[in-house]
Amino acid sequence: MDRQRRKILELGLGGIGLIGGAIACSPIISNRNNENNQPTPKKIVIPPMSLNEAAQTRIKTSGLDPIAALREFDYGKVSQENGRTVREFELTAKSKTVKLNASTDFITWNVNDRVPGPTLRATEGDHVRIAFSNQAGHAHSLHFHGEHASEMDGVKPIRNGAATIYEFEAKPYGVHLYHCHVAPVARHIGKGLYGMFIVDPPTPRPPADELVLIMGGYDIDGDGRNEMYAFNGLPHFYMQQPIAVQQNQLLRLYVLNMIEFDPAATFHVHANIFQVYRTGRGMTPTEETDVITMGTAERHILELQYRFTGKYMFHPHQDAIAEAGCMGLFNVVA
Ligand SMILES: [Cu+2]
Repeated sequence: MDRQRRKILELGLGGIGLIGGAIACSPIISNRNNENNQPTPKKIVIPPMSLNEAAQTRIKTSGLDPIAALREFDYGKVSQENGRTVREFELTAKSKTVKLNASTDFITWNVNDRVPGPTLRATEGDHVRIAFSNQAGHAHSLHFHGEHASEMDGVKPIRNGAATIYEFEAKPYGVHLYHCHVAPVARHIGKGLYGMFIVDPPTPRPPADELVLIMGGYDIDGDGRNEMYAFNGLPHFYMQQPIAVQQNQLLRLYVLNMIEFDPAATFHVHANIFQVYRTGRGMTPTEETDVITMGTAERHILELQYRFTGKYMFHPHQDAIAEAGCMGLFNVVA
């Protein structure tokens, strides 16, 4: 066990806050940090989003912030060990009641007080170290998709009040996810314990406005069916507050279906066609369509550009799911 890891274990729960973590929110350039001497990409325009009053109030009262979930990437605390890049992330399982709408409170189990949890980001080959502490009241775990050793698979429950460390090499590149793997898993995920894990390819993708859209479902009454759905945690939020994007500029969507209880969800954009990079596992698109079907935990990179300004809907084409909250708008501006 290396020194850093021992230190984290010794610190235990109370000290985990000392590790620190860097949230990279990139307002004007593509979402890539330069800590690894990566070339500075050309400037990507992120149109300012002045939040309307309803959206501001909703973020305040709900306890969820879909704006933060959209373009915020956590690159971890970066260091070098034995010539390799190490990224340390600090994730805490928590429980919190959120207000899904004016009359619906829902007790979430979540990561870092957010649904979805932070979007973690590394480059293929980086060493990733996750300090996970559980303060959520039940046993939870973090299971990452991607390649790793069996003892890092995150299926062993970590009891409330305990902590552990998961570490592995980030590979292969693509769009992945993490989630709790404690039974009943559908319930643990359905209550919000999941997030996206992006592994960037060694040769960076072209600059783009990069957005994370995670579809989730909420079983409000515990009957094993979802009554509400959302992109990035909050039902109907992006209908209330359209996502401003720039006309004629590459838009890269990282889309993940985390809806439990429904076998599949489609994703559709109006008035456009997108290029599909299935699971983010390639550098050239394999398909071109305007509606793609994803089973639970499937995820893709979708790329598109809008030629015309205006507001365009995006939603699963199972319209009942869309109408129960999984619906939003892009506002294309010049
Ligand atoms: Cu759990």
